[in-house]
Amino acid sequence: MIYLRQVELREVRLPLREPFRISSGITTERRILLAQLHDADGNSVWSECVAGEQPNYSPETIDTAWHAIEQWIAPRYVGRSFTHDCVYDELERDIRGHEMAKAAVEMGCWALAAQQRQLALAGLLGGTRTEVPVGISLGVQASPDALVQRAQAAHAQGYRKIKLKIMPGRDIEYVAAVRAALPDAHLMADANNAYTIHDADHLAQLDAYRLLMIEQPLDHSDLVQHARLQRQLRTPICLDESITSVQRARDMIELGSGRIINIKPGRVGGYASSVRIHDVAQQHGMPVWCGGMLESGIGRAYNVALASLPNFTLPGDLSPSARYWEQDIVIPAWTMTGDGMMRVPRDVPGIGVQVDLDRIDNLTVRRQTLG
Ligand code: OSB
Ligand code: MG
Repeated sequence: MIYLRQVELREVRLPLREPFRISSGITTERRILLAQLHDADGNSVWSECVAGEQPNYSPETIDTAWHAIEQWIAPRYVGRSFTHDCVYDELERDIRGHEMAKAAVEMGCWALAAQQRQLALAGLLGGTRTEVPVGISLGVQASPDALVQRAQAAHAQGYRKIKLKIMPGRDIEYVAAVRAALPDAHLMADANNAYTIHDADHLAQLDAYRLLMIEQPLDHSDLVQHARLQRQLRTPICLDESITSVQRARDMIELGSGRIINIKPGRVGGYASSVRIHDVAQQHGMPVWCGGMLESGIGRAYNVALASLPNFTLPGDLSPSARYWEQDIVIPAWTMTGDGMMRVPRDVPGIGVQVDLDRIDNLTVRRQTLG
């Protein structure tokens, strides 16, 4: 049981080393919502809410998440006893949406439970891997040459999967250029909803470039048109935005809307939901991988622990700290081996890294204590 005594919210601002562009917008600095959860036994953990500044990936933003946690989510748990694996279902019962806000609290509760039991987060989740394969997500670039340069650098660093963000006007030519430069690399593309079913013939040109998958080509809430598109493509479709719950994953499988799922725990309301999606996919022989939201080292810890589950067979968007930040907010920073692997902390209780409190204090622009 967890007795939650207090939740502290903070906003920190971290500039990205390089702006990150997807089809629907650009991010140059991350405004990150961090939560610190304190139980009655003196344990405390940090968690991260992955909502962005703008609602261009999902309807949530850092400001809506703050509001949801402050008004509806934290008040339900502060000053109460409960078990970590019931939080998702309880929140789902009468709070619609706000998955990223819920996830920040729910996953923090899992970390508190791990801390109490002196277990690593990966161990509490049932993770089996000691290291996980790492992929990189490259933002939309101004020219095919600029993209080729970045893809070559990533390949040389050992990344096991290279994801190319695409959008209309910056797609076939860009993918073709990278494939020509890197004939053997594991490549994929991510469109973040930039196309419609009328682009099916255009997208079918991508079949020539041996992509591992194309991620979320169509509408963020669609399953039906993706199923139609999948019947016209040889390249597997992977869904990201469309999969917000285990029910949506089941519908995807039944409809044939794709063959792979990107699981981001923030997008689906946290760990309980992520594990269910993982399990349903596994029962149907469908691989999953862990997506990213330009997390700080705190969010990274939660994603790495999740990616240690057995059906995370494809490399995740789990780049090391130095790919995003001059300096991360955790110690040690997350690193990747020369052959593209990241170690899963299994010998430290909780999230597996220390939080750099002085640095967080210096970066904090907003703070609120709940309870
Ligand atoms: O679609 O996977 C996405 C970042 C922000 C919003 C959406 C996406 C992404 C990424 C980033 O691809 C991956 C990463 O965190 O390295
Ligand atoms: Mg995506």
